[in-house]
Amino acid sequence: MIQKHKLTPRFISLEGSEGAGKTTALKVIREILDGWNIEYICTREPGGEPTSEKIRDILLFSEKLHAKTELLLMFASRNEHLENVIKPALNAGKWVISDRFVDASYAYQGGGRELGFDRIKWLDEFIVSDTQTDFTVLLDIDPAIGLERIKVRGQSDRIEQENMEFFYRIAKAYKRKAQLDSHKYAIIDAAQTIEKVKSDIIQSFEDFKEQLM
Ligand code: T5A
Repeated sequence: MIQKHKLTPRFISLEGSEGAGKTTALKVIREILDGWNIEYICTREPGGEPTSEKIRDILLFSEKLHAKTELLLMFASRNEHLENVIKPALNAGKWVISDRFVDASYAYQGGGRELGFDRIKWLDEFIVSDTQTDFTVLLDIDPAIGLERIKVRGQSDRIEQENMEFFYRIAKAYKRKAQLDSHKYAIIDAAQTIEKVKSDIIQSFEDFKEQLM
């Protein structure tokens, strides 16, 4: 039987605005970690466990929500996710890959909803505390291109129906957050071909691996 590597478990998140290509990126990340022979789980936010998935439904499919309600529900969902999935996995020695995590709150609620970074930071310290990510892949894309990509799906959720200014504020906030935490961010140009995006992600993980060894 092949032994899995015993590196310190790492917490990795994947971020980007709508239609940036997170699904494809996640597949690449799985292939990389399989190649490294690492034990990991893949999860997502909002969601990732039963109660958080119920909150996700409220968040994405309620007709209307006040911005502060949206923010608090994101963190309520996150707390269940952290306590029931993320922390147990890390404690069991597994790596965690999350399709979105707290930086999405900085970008969407802090930037998009204009609630500001300070409020998010307070909740981040209260809820996430020291279970911060070790590495974040940000798929950077002009929101107009991302939204065009997901148009073919037909039905859009409550957040996807927002106006373009909202999505440009999100893109700006993601970049600002990445600058604040530049040591753990890989910013990938997600407007490139799928093949180029893949090779950039692989390279970013090679660079990250060097930091771990
Ligand atoms: N949210 C979340 C908050 O507001 N605050 C928070 O704190 C959190 C955690 C979650 C929503 O909640 C918000 C953000 C979101 O609005 P979600 O399930 O994460 O929703 O949904 P999205 O992020 O919107 O996921 P999407 O599925 O829309 O985007 P993806 O996953 O980035 O898109 P993907 O991979 O399906 O790709 C879209 C299309 O583009 C193509 C793909 O084939 C696909 O058809 N594509 C490319 N085409 C050309 N070139 C490339 N390089 C391509 N890459 C992919």
